[in-house]
Amino acid sequence: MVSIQSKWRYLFMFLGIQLVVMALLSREGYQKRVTYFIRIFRKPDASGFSGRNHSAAGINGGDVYANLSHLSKAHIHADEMPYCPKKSPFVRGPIHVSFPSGLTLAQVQKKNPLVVRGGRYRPPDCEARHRTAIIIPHRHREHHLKFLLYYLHPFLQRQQLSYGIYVIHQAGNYTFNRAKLMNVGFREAMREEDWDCLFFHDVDLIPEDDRNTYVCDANPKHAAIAMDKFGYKLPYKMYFGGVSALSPLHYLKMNGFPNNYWGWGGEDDDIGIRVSLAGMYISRPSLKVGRYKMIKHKLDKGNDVNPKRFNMLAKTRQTWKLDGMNTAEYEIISRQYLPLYTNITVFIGTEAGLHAAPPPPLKPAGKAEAEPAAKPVAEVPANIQAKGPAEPAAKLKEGPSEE
Ligand code: UDH
Ligand code: MN
Repeated sequence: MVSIQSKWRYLFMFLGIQLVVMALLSREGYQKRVTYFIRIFRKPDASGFSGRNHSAAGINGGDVYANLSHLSKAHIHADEMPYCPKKSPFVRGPIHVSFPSGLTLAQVQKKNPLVVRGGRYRPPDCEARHRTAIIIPHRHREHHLKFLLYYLHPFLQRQQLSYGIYVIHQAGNYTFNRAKLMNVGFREAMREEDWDCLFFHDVDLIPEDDRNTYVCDANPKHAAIAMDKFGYKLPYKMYFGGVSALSPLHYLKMNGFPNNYWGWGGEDDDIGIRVSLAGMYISRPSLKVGRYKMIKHKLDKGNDVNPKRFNMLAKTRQTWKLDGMNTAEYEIISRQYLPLYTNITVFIGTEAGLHAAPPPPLKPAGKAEAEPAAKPVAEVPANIQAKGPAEPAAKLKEGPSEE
């Protein structure tokens, strides 16, 4: 016969075992499976933004198009239009980002009926508080552009911005020059409209949280603070690459971006140093909000690693006023007002100048790292370091993303 005392003992043992099993299951690694099971038993949320949308880790997120179909063409006269609220009611938080095959530009167009010629948009029912231009440096990345447009249009509409998307396409096959294309984008976009903020945006970076507002701060803003490529952390304190936002005043104050970084690397750090040299700070959103997914890719043909980048970076203090927006020379080849964006194809010349014969090609990428004067970017002299937030300087993982 089992005594009452031993019954209690069995009960405690059973509860103890349950506790151990639960502790094991909730350990890292099991967490996803536990979440998965919990989700199976949870009722789906009809709003399209379920609780998972607010998961801190952002494992999943909401549909970037959710609730946008409520927007329709305005019936209100422009003069009677109220200002949009300070905080958009469409902003919800994490966004689910994936790259399904078979997406077409025609589908993106259909999903964005309020976007007009040249990739322009304004909220239909209120007067936007901000006017933002997106500048995308581009060559041979049409596949990435399609995904960016798919996500960026509804992302910006969620924020009730008045916006325009400009793709600055480098003509020809000469070495790519990201920063010079940004200078072209700045001048050409400002020529068209009085934008109050410009977002300089790599084509392969997809924002994963709509609280990352595409408006300018009092100081130049580095928006792509947490990329999946760098483990959702800032790779080093001075990093200013991927996506950054400057007002026209910020841009002119730092003489724009450099024109002479041909090939991969260095130009983003030069820009970061310019911010500081012009007496400004780098502002950043939080790590939770400034999250981006980079579409996986290899280093492009025509964009070899620039072996001169460290030597050039060491001289930014002497060069920033002599090279930049005030010396950007280029020739516009075409300007097309396409349904989802304005495409500006531009000839930016070569290292030798706009029409001079091109110099010999860069050294092969492998040898470049062996340069004696090479200096790691993370060691930018302290006197010109921007005073951004004190992030722990993670080990610099330099190098283009590989698949
Ligand atoms: N791009 C093109 N076509 C090219 C090359 C570059 O469109 O042939 C554009 C495109 O917008 C791209 C951007 O330039 O997103 C930057 O080039 P990338 O995507 O090759 O750069 P990567 O992903 O940069 O390698 C990651 C930053 C690493 C920081 C290193 C410290 N300087
Ligand atoms: Mn990239």
